[in-house]
Amino acid sequence: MKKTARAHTNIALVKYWGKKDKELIIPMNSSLSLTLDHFYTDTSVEFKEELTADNFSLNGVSKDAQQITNFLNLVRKLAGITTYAQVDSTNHVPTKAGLASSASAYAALALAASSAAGLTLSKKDLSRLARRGSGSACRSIYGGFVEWKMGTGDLDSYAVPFQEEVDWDIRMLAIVLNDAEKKISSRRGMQTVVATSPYYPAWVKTCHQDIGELKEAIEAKDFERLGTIAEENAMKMHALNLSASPHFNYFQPETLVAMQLVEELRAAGIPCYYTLDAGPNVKVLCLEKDVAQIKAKLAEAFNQEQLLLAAPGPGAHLLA
Ligand code: 2P0
Repeated sequence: MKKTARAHTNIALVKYWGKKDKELIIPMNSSLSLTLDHFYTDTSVEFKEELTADNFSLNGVSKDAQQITNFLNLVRKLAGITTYAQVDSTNHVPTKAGLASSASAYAALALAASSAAGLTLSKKDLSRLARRGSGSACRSIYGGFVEWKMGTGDLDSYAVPFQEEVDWDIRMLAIVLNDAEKKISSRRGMQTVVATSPYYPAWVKTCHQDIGELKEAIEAKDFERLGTIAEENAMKMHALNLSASPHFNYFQPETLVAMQLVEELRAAGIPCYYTLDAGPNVKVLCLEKDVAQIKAKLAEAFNQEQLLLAAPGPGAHLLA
């Protein structure tokens, strides 16, 4: 049976940055994210007796299926089948947006593939399965604010919803910068940091505190507190990269320009905060009522086409 699932990307407010177990993708710290409405992946999966290998297409173009096969092997094992599958994905995440498409990709694949294999997994088990594809994908199983509880191993490392229905006009404005340089993958970056940054133990400790405070801020709808925690957590993550050996960073000159404009907006009394992931793009957290003013300020340095707005979005779901 062919099954199609949709999953949205998420932006981490307290970041996942480091693995305890590379094979099972068990993180060194818990993380907390917001699932976004505008950016998502649709994936259909059909297991077919006549296939002699897995086939994978992305946006209508045939791709190497090795990573998909590795992931489908987990599903086949769970379902007790050996059949190969046709997997077709469409990414509605602008490739240059720096919003991890691996999160929406593996969340959609986990749901579509498990359903197509005849399994009805609980959300917990879906999250555990998505995690095996890409860590951040385990959070995209749920909508709204989501916590990935690090756990100790495969059985207890999965995401749980913190607030699925977000009754708050919180927004994320991504500033898409030119990213000419080849970046260091998240996977390699976090591995270098865990192995070499002298600040790593402090990071783990501070993330634990940040999550506790962030939850309080979400519950109190205290946007300034939420933004401050998210911005500071992102800077702590990037400080790990600067303190690694060899050191590295994801900043481009325009990254710093964007950060400064956000700081100027804040100095002018508009609450907005930045966060950055494993790339140069700056994502601005703000409230809906301030979006127009923030866009006007950012126009000093960026085109309107470089600005992508998203609101809280839903969890992974089947379309057909
Ligand atoms: C996050 N990032 O929490 C962090 C912040 C990037 C910076 O999760 O190796 O693609 O597949 O588990 O999930 C991106 O890394 O890494 C990421 P893997 P993933 O969103």
